[in-house]
Amino acid sequence: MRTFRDAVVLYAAPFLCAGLLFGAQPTVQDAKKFLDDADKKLFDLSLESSQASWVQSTYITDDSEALAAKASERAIAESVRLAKGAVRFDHVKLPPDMARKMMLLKNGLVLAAPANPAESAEVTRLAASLEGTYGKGKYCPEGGKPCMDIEAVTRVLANSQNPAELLDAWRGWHTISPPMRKDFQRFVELSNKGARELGFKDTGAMWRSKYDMPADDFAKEVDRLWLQVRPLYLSLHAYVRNKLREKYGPDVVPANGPIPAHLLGNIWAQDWSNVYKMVAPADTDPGYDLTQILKSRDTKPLDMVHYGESFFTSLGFAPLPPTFWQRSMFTKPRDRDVVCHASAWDVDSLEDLRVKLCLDITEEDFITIHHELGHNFYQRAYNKQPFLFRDSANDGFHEAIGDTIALSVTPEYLVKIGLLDKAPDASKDIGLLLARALEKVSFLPFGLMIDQWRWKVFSGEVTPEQYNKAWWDLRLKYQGVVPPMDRPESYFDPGAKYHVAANVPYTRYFLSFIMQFQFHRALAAAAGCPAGSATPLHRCSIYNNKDAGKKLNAMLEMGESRPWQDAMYEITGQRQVDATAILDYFAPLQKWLDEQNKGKPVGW
Ligand code: X8Z
Ligand code: ZN
Repeated sequence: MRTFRDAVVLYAAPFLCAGLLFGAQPTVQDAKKFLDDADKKLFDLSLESSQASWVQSTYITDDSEALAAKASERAIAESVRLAKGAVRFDHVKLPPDMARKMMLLKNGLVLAAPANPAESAEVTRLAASLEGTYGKGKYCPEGGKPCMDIEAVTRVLANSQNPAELLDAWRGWHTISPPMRKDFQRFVELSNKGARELGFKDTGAMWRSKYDMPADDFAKEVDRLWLQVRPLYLSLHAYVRNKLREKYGPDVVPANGPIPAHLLGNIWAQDWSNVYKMVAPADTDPGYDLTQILKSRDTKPLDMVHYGESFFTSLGFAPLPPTFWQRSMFTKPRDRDVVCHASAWDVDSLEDLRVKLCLDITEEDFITIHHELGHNFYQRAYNKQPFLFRDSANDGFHEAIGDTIALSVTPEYLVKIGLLDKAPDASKDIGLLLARALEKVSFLPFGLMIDQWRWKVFSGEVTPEQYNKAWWDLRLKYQGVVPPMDRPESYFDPGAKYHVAANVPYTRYFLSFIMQFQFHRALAAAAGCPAGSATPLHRCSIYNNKDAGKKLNAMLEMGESRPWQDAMYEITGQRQVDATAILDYFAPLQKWLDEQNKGKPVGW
């Protein structure tokens, strides 16, 4: 998802009112003019930067990269000036909505450029070039075999059960990132300099300042949530390790150590759905495979998008505008390099909604399109807010909406829309829950560790000489995975993940994967399946339920106008991120996993 702050398109002309020039105490009136001005300019000028960025991502050339970097540089320089300008109103007593806008101006940036023009140009150029390098990334095997792009590598990791082939693809994808290492190091230096000029300790501290609580409290909050969900992850890890050991043998998978990262069905071992067949419990396997269903019906990429849109319209949301269908990129073009990593855009911050992805006909991409549309429907829901409030309550909210909807893609829902003849009965619940856990629970430590690494990189606790070692130390600590081969510092494995190369903060996904279960629980209650009712949450779909749609929309419309705790309250009646929702959802599975794991080692 791309918001104006992510894309660094904050832009406003320098503001100096007469009172400020002569050193007088600024008034509420001055503040109002400052904010109105900023809002209007940001609204107008974010368009230019979004358009340049769209072309950069969907048509990677040296020129599109240079133009996007320029647009971003202009925007960032002005947005930094604006953040500094807002400080002057620190001692003016402002009404809450004005104070919030000032706070957002000061804390909202993801990348702050130094004031020095040469450095400002350099950091934005590096940002564009790192993302471009990732987008163009290909594994070209020796011996003249054709190069593999990310789609091809993804397919091998998802489908092969041959360890040598898996290792080759895994190793191959990680060849794209060593060339990023030097640029990334310089990027860290310069972005930290920019953050410090705004009064933050470093870029990581700036990222942690966006959660309506002190930055240090936010870091503690994340630790608290991880400790809550860790036992569930450990149970899943132990069960999967054992099944993989049965499959690949004790020489490949240890009984009580970490799992080699190339065996889990995904380049980054962040989503284990693709090993479902290898680990499925024979007697409770629900017996259908959405990928196969979609393929056998000759489903086209556009059909997948229509399935997603129909879910939202069934809740009462208006259909997507015609420009969405005209301007989006749904599949990978054959004739040029693009950034395939899925994203959703609101180019004019009003109605010009788009997605950019390289859809494959798989269950994974069926879920991804729901994820992306969640961003688009959120963007449109808050488009009546002042521009400065046109964002999600916090960045985790933006990531959670489409996933919340996808939690309603239950067997019963698939029957309703004609993709499945008959829903499996309750005896298959463990299989269903296991499939979900392989997607959701497996992700949690990955969602956490990326920024644990980056926070340390930005703070200097991890030096450039330790980039790769620190990365794998954290992957071991949190995920319990190891690289399938030695990874010395000549590699730069973090850069083989989009969000590191593209400077997108990642803790948002960790939050999202916990909050989406809270949202699902609340919306399910509105749709007639409260917790503890005859329909368990993993069988409850809010499809077609206008009450749930209304409840969701009431939260989406708020945008970022209130602290996220208020938005959370609006939809769940709670003011905290609460991991009990995901734990309750998977409680029957955890019990079952612990039975399977009895007498076997857990942890690594
Ligand atoms: O990047 C994404 C979305 C776009 S915001 C496709 N996700 C994370 C990832 O792919 O690493 C969704 C889940 C985690
Ligand atoms: Zn997203």
